Amino acid sequence: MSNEQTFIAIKPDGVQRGLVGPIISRFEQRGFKLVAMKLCSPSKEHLEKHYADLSGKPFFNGLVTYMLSGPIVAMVWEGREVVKTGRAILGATNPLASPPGTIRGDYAIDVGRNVCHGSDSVENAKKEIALWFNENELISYKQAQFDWIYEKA
Ligand code: D4T
Repeated sequence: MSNEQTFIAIKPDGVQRGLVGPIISRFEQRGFKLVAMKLCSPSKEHLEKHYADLSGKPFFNGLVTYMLSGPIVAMVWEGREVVKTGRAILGATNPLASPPGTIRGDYAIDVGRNVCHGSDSVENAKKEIALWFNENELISYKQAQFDWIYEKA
C-alpha cells in the first residue's frame, strides 16, 4: 500500500541545531509524501501520553523534560512501507549504534539527544497521528512525482 502513514517528529535538539531542513530532505528525497506538518510546543500531559508505554522507565522524567525544552516539528509522512523505512532513515534509538547515512548516525551521539522520533508500527503510527493531529490537518493530494516513484499504486 502506497498510502501507509507514519508520525515523525523533530525533537527540540533537532530544531535548535538547525536540522529541520536536512531531516525533511531525507524523507522528500526518498520519495515519501508530506501530508501534515506543524511547529508546536505540546504540554507535559500530551508528551506523557505520547510516551505512556515508557512511564515505568528510569529515564522517563528526563525524557519528558527534554521533550518540553523547546519546540518540536510534528509531521506525517506517507508512502509504501513508510513506518519501517522511516525508522531505517532515522537509525537506531542509541545514535552510537546507528551507522553513518542514518539521521542519528550522522547528527547525534547520546540516546537522550537523539534528534528525531518515528513510529515503530503501523498501529502505533495511527495512535500517534491521532494524538498529534486533528483529521482536518492531514492534507490529501496527489504527489506530482507519484508515477516516477511507484511502478504500481
Ligand atoms: P523514539 O520513540 O524517540 O523514536 O525512540 P525509539 O522508539 O527509537 O526508542 P524508545 O521508544 O525505546 O525510546 C524513546 C525515547 O527515550 C529516550 N531514551 C531511550 C533515553 O533517554 N534513554 C534510554 O535508555 C532509552 C532506551 C530516547 C528515545
